[in-house]
Amino acid sequence: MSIEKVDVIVTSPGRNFVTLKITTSDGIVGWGDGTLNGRELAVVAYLRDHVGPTLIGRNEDNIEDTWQYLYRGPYWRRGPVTMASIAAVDMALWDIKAKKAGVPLYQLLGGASRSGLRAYVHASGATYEDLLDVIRGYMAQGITAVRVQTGIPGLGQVYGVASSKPGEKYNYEPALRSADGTAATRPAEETWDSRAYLNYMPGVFKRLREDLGTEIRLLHDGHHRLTPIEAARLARELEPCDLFWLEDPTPAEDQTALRLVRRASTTPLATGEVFNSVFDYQTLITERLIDYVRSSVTHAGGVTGLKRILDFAGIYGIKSGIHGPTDVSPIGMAAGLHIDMAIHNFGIQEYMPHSEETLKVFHTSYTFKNGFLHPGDTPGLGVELDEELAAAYPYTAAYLPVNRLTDGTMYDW
Ligand code: CS2
Ligand code: MG
Repeated sequence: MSIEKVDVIVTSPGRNFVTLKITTSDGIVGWGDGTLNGRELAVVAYLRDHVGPTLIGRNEDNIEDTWQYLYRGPYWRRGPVTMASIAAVDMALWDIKAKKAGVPLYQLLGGASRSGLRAYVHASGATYEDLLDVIRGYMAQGITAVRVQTGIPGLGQVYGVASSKPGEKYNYEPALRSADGTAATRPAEETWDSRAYLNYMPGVFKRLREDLGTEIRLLHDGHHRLTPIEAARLARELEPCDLFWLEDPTPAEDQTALRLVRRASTTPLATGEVFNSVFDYQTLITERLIDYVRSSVTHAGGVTGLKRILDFAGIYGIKSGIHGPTDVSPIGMAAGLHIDMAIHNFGIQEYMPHSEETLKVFHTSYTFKNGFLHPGDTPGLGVELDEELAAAYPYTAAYLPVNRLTDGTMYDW
């Protein structure tokens, strides 16, 4: 048997997704996610023009060989566009292999190591009271872990804060179209002030511990905005609040920045959602500078790429915390859940539910109950794309915001 057809499908049911469809000569279809938020069409061109034609006629069973062919073959290695493209192919081939075997993918990765996957959800509020209401609502549903982001007095829209109010349907999607829902022509601009943030944020977590007690797991995402010494200060000040993790306190590519943070505090650290290869983690893992690996399957070279990173991390006592925002499609999300089920060093899974519109186009079989996810037992990844409906949602340009300091200096978003 061999790969007969490779199609790249772009659909925008609420937000943009890039999906790869691989069809074998005996008619089996595998799906892969190659969505790269705000740069989707670069992956489309890479897959359609450079990868697709080279796959025709290859044996779909040889996943590792295909991965190495796409990684080593073109000479230019790594980078988000290349690795999202490789991920899309890799996921589709694993989907096919598991469908052929008639088992959910996690069975081929070693079988179930647990009965369910503890997930953390996003809680945010423009004010402390709103935030507290949202978290209490989650706790009432049995959710045991929440990521906490809040508005900062004096700043406008900041990263991670939903536009919805408590009680309303949660609405947080950072990639923005234009105000009337049509294609954006450029990113929105936000304003940032690390000093205002550092003076405000530790107080929020202290109050939350007083109001909520010690049981609930609290996480926080710094979104790459602090200098090493600022991050060290934040990690130290948050230490009494028992964070499950502090994510991306500094720009992730500066791996040695975390040495300073580590020396200052025992607050667990998570990083890597913008990484795409095991080499991006080399210093962080071997020097034990992090506690959780944040890559998604989609951005780290697929099941093959991410499994390699997590196996390496496991040797150093570092656990998984797979990235699960809505810009990873339901296909990429499912792939992450299958890995989570099988590996020994599972930590936690991020869960940011897709919109109803998205889930009409992508039919999923994973479930979320009482704070725990499960990939389901449908053969393969367990996600199928409704191609006809997908075609009704054409690509609509949307961008993540950019950030400037209060004096206008361009900054990290
Ligand atoms: C985030 C993401 O989920 C997270 O931890 O940092 O929401 C991130 O901002 C988006 O994936 C960007 O595409
Ligand atoms: Mg993050």
